[in-house]
This record gives sequence, C-alpha cells and structure tokens, in this order.
Amino acid sequence: MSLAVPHLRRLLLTGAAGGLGRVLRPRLKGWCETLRVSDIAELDAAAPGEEVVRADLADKAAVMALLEGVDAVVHLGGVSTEHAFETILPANIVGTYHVYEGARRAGTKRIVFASSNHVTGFYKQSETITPQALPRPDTYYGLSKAFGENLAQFYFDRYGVETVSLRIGSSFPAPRGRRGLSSYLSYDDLERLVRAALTAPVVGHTVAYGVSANRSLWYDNRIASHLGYVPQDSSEPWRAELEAREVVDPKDPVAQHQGGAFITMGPFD
Ligand code: NAI
Ligand code: 15L
Repeated sequence: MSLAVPHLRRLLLTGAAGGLGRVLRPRLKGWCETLRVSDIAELDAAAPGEEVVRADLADKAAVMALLEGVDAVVHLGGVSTEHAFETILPANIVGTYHVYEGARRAGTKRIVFASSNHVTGFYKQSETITPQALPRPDTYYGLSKAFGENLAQFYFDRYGVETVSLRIGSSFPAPRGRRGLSSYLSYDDLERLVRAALTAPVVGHTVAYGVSANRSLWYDNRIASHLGYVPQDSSEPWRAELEAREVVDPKDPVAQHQGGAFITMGPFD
C-alpha cells in the first residue's frame, strides 16, 4: 500500500498490545519518523524507529509523559468490551481524559480515537443511521465511548486539538457470526480508515463509522466523506457460510438491535 502521509515526527499508538494494536503497529511504522507504542500489558521490544513505553492510562503522570513530543495519536487503549462501570471508568473515561489533557499540554495536533458502534447499539438493525444520530449506548462500555467523543468535541472547540472518532464495527480476521455481515471491518480497511483519519487536511471533530463496503450496512457515512476513506473489502465472501450456519430468530432483541449481544449484558451486582 502506498503511504502518502504528511510528515509526522512522532506518532503514539496506545493499546499496542491488543488485537488491533498488533495489526496496526507494523503498518503505522512507515508513516512517521518515530512510532511510540504503549500499553498496560507487555509489549514486543522496540524495533528500529520505535519507542516502547509501558503505561497505565489511569496514571495521569505517566500519560502526561507519554504524550511529550507526540504529533498525533492513534488511541486504541482501554477496556474493549462490556464490564462493570468500576472497570470501565479508570481505563476508558479517566484514561481518555488523560490522553486529551496530555495532548493539550504537548501541542499534539490530532487524535484518532477508537470509538465503537456500541455508542449507537440500541438502534434497530432495520434502521440506517448517520454519525449525527443521537447516541443510544448499549452498555457502560458504549457510554464510555460516547464520553470519549464528547471529550474530543470539547478539546477541539476549546483547545483546537483535532479528532476523528471512529465508531468501529467489528474488526477481526473474519466476520464473527451473521451480525458481522453488517458490522465487519477488514484489517486492510481499518488501515485505510486510520490513514485517512490521520491525513485528511481538516477534520475538526469528525465522527465516522468504521466498516467495510458490506452489502448490508446500517450506517450512512456520507457526512464524513471529507476523510476520503474508500473501503475496498466486504463481508460478502462469508455470507453463504454464515447464513447456513446461523439461524436468526427475528423476534430476538439481540438480532433486532445493532449492538447485538451487548444489549443484554449486565447488570453486574
Ligand atoms: P483489545 O482489548 O485487544 O486491546 C485493547 C488494549 O488496551 C489491550 O492491549 C489492553 O491491555 C490495553 N489497555 C486496557 N486497559 C488499559 C489501561 N488502563 N492502560 C493502558 N492500556 C490499557 O481491543 P481491540 O480489539 O484491539 O480494540 C482496540 C480499540 O478499538 C479499543 O479501544 C476498542 O474499544 C476499539 N474497538 C474495537 C473493535 C473491534 O472490533 N476490534 C470494535 C469497536 C471498537
Ligand atoms: C466493540 O466495540 C468491541 O471492542 C469488539 O470486541 C467487538 O465486540 C465489536 O465491538 C463488535 O461489536 O463486534
């Protein structure tokens, strides 16, 4: 893939030890002079052109230091599925605040924030929504991502830190179940989307859904077309197999809502 990316001295990737972090780490390396990778979990040793910094996003001093000298951030770090609020709070809410506060202090220009389709998981699968639809979070996890998007809007309006909030669908090697026929985002399209989010000339705070060019889509992303993201992949090659394997009960709320099984998770007491 050709990488016409404007000059980035230092790019920070949080959540670098996670599923998507491990996919993006080698792909982001060619886009900057120095790639700083971070996670609370153990990371592979630094390759040439990399800096490895282990940090807990909930640790304010550590995150302030993590952002020093950083031009742009791909912020993937955090709890990535539903849990009790007490688990979500430090990593996703306090942690994302620390990333923005560190960015403000460091003069970081742009953040690509890994938001989630679960910000709007209580919309029906029969509906087509735009990034401007009112949030309908399906979990504490989805609520934390809605908070991150609001934080991004505030830090742009107040301090001029630009963000692209990517409401990622389901980004795995292949669609997981029939819901994935709509929500699938291939790893190559994820790379295209992150590159577009980092390089579009002006983004302010832009919200976009992160999905491939699937035949059955719940999202209308036209309002984010200035990003220049053009997906090349699709869930279609898996359709016949998944439809044969998984029978859907149209009366099941899990099958009716975009958030799928997330809409029934909890409570945690
Ligand atoms: P993941 O769970 O594999 O990776 C998240 C990483 O964040 C982990 O390596 C974890 O150690 C790190 N982390 C958790 N708490 C931390 C803390 N307090 N301090 C520092 N690091 C911490 O998740 P995945 O799939 O790689 O997702 C990456 C991001 O994209 C997440 O923010 C997730 O919410 C978001 N996302 C992913 C989707 C997907 O389909 N993979 C869909 C929608 C959103
Ligand atoms: C997400 O937000 C999660 O991070 C990921 O693990 C998947 O559950 C994905 O949504 C999904 O909706 O498939």
